[in-house]
Amino acid sequence: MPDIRNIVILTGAGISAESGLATFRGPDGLWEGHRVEDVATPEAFVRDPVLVHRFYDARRANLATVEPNAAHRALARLDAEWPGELLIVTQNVDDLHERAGARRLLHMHGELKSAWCRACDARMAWDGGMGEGPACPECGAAGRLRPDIVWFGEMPYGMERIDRALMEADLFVSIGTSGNVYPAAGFVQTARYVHARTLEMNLEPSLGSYLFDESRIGPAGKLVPEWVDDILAG
Ligand code: BV8
Repeated sequence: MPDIRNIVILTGAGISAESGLATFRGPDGLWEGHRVEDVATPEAFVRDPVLVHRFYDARRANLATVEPNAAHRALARLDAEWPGELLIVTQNVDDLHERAGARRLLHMHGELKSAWCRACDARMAWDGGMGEGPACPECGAAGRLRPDIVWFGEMPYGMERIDRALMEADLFVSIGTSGNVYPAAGFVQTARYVHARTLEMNLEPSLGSYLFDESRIGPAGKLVPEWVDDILAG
């Protein structure tokens, strides 16, 4: 691909589905009868912090039981071997991209394995549960620790870096996302605006499928390694 130098890749829950992690809008898109949108909000956390901690504690614990799949590993290989610019922007809060070896990675919706203290603003690695809301290891404040997750209505992380990468992109690839959630679902528009090529790989056409130059339908575990082999072959 002689004219491709700078690549931006957006991943969503679908890339982790073959690792066994539930997606948001599949049949299992509910959690203990709650819609994710009802649990993943600052209001829900104020209303019932223990319920929200239980939601994230369960998902954090589940992370220890799953492994990266062939799609995560293929993107990590691309990251290691691609000579041009590359940024993997993930909407996912799991750590499967990192565990597969990805480096040029940005979690725009935060990370399950990070905690954030609303008293002293410290962020720290967090592997265990948050149960009833533990005291902050940094400042000692009780009940002020929350999951370091971007909830609905909150500003995603790294937006300036993402916008800069998109404005320089020659290729934008969207993998395993339904195109429901903004601003991520709007990235393809920015890519088109700067005349980048756009490719979607998903189990079914996303809401924004019509905006992509090409849309490959199938499991990420099959399509992504094939695509990485192609693009690295030049
Ligand atoms: C913000 C962390 C403003 C939580 C998440 C109306 C119009 C436009 C926007 C809005 C609107 N009303 C409200 C909004 C804003 C809102 C939004 O977009 N809401 C939606 C529901 C309409 N967005 C926000 O609130 C964002 N913030 O706008 O801030 C602002 C501005 C200035 C200052 C302050 C604030 C923040 C959104 C972030 C929310 N947090 N995650 C958590 O994880 O618990 S979002 C959550 O859903 C996920 O993280 C994920 O990012 C997101 C989307 O899910 P997907 O990844 O796409 O997963 P999904 O299940 O939907 O789809 C999976 C796909 O994979 C499917 O298509 C499936 O076919 C496919 N698939 C399945 N298996 C496979 C596969 N593909 C390949 N292979 C397979 N094997």
